[in-house]
Amino acid sequence: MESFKTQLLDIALEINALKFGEFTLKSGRKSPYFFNLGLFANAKDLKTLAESYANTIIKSKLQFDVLFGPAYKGIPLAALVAVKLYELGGEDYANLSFSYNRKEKKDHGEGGMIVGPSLTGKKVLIIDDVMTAGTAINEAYSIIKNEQAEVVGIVTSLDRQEVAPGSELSTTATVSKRFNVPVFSIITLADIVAYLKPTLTAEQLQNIENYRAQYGAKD
Ligand code: OMP
Repeated sequence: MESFKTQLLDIALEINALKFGEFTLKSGRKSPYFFNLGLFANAKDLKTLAESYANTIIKSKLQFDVLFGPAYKGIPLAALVAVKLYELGGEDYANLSFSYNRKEKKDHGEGGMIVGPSLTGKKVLIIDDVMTAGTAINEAYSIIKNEQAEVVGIVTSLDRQEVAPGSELSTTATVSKRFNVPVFSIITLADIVAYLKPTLTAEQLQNIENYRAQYGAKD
């Protein structure tokens, strides 16, 4: 496993951003683990987080003009990762811009839903925290399409490798197919299990296996 993945996992465990127990997800599913990116809150942890996103994006070789972070959680991610892309990826990223949507429509000044330079005609990469059922991503996609921009990819921190509700396919595959774009993640549930197998209890591993049997994607 690449070092940017293990570094992220080590910090996630240290700060309890990756937890094992029983958690109710946004989708209503009861999960034996939860990944809370909001707990990456100090400068050192944010640096590691931004580096792991930037390395994943650079590895993808995707060409894009704008890094778009859906409000609210995507906003700081997009800003931090844009800077990191320039730092690690060099001049290819010098003109990369950063943009996000407002949750509340602004009716004064220049108005509008988008903060940042115009998206029209641009190639956009969406950055977000975790994708489970894909609800948050669907919303971001329509906001960007409304601006006559092209979404060229999606990057998240964790692919939970679950089936989309009412589908046989994973959420990642469903979203990728629906929008005809690649979906990348820094880590997957399989990475978590592979890396933590020696440290998790037999019960924790069993709970994850049961969850995968119920909701895990086969693709
Ligand atoms: P979807 O919009 O259903 O894809 O769910 C994504 C959201 O679920 C994320 O933006 C988080 O708010 C939340 N989430 C996590 O942050 N970590 C998890 O491990 C699981 C979820 C979740 O509720 O599914």
